[in-house]
Amino acid sequence: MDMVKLIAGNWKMHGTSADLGEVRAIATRAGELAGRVEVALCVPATLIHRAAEAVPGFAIGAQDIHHKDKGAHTGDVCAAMLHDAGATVVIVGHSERRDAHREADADVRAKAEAGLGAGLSVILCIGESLDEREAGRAVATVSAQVDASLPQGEIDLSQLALAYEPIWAIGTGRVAGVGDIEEMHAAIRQRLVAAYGQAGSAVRILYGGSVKPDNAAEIFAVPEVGGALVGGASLKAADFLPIVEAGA
Ligand code: G2H
Repeated sequence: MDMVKLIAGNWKMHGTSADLGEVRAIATRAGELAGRVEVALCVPATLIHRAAEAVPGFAIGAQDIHHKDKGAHTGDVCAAMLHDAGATVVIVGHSERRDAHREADADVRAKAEAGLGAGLSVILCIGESLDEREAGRAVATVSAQVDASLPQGEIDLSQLALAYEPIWAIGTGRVAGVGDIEEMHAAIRQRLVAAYGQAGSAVRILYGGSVKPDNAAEIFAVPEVGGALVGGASLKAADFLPIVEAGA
């Protein structure tokens, strides 16, 4: 499918104002490639405001959101706050949050709906564990996650992307084989079309899990791969920009 790829960096719990130079370098090159590739950087909540001020017009994102719009939720951040800080994108349902914060599909769906409802772009993550893959349940697991996590209601689907991230490939240096990626992305596409009709065929499906400069081009050549969610290799412009360029 011929869609502009979205390459999003996920800085996880890395980055302070000392790293704004990397943000600037990434945003500058992304600007030069505008129209050929879309780039976003999802930084820690503490860095969103400074990063957004440093690179006006470039997509700075968050890594989580609370599904409610205000209230007694110590430590949480709602969509309006992210918006106010300058974020235009938010990741929901990353496996590290599903695991460490016990986020279930219903929580992820509510977060996605809150983000989209507030005008943020949403990157919704799904992926199977190694046990599930080895038991031959990878497609069934991920399909069920998609069905239960997809936002419903009045939403702008152009602002939604999914990220398939096999848990066993995250930060491990192991990458899913291109055949596995192709099979899974096709299964996810099927679920998107089942949920949204033909409009589901335009939702980008990113791959995530140890994407690096030396494997990006091969991954981007896989049918239905609409970009990447990049962790470790997004922290430095020198690593991230070759991935961005491979997607352009
Ligand atoms: C998967 C990915 C980014 P990494 O978590 O979401 O991280 O590229 O370090 O495997």
